[in-house]
Amino acid sequence: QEYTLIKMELQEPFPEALKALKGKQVNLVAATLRPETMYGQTNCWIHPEIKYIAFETVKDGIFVCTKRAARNMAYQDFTTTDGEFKVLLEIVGQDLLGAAVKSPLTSYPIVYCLPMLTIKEDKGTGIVTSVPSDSPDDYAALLDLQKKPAFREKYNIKDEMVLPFKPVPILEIPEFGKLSAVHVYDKLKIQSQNDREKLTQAKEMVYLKGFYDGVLLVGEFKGSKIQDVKKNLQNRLVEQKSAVVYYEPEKTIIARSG
Ligand code: ZZB
Repeated sequence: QEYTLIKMELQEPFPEALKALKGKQVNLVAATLRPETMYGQTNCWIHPEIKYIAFETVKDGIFVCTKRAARNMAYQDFTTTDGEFKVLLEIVGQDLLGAAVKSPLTSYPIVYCLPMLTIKEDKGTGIVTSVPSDSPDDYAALLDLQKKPAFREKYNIKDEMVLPFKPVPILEIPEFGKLSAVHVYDKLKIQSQNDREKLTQAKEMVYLKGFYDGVLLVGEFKGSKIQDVKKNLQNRLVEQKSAVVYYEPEKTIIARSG
């Protein structure tokens, strides 16, 4: 499985748990199959209880992700010695919540690390880029934070990290309009990020349509169908050093080693 790894650069002041890395280029990295949706990023998702590490890459500064993802990257020429990576820091997601990052393409100059409780530890990097316009899971999780002050308080998330961020129309799907995730969220009467069944259904509804019939509304490839420009956009992000390509091995292969 090929993913685009989006580099989101940690901004000063670094969170307490990452103070030792002050002055260095530290990138939180998110694995996505939809690099073209980066135009609509509103925040970054972190699981409060998952463990993450920081390690040094050869060309792209320090990366923060799960240890499992770092191990995969070590076999893809991200580190000096094949298969090896040096752990600079171990942290839990909670340590990153509220941190500010700078991301490519999005119209928001700074976005924040917010809690999402449905992140899977064994997929991608454990860090997810949030695009509430086109991902029903992201829209549901963002609304949960916006609607529930108690939820924000629990994780020490300030109002200004959440309330100003609205879904951005970035691609149009004939059947669902310019904010397809919002459309299906309303249509299926989804209540929260814990509505798993409905959210799975919502994701299925928009996924393929977005990939094949979606037309970009913004940026360099405005007016083009996603399927025609997805690769070009990935190349652009890689050329400008905002992203790298990352492969995730099939689960069965991982299970055999050890
Ligand atoms: C931006 C984005 C925009 C995404 C969108 C989706 C959508 P899949 O197909 O099931 O493999 N993701 C990545 N890692 C994790 C994780 N560890 N836990 C939970 N979610 C994760 O799903 C791949 C997508 O799941 C990735 O692509 C990422 O969110 C998320 F408009 O990145 B995506 C309709 C979906 N739309």
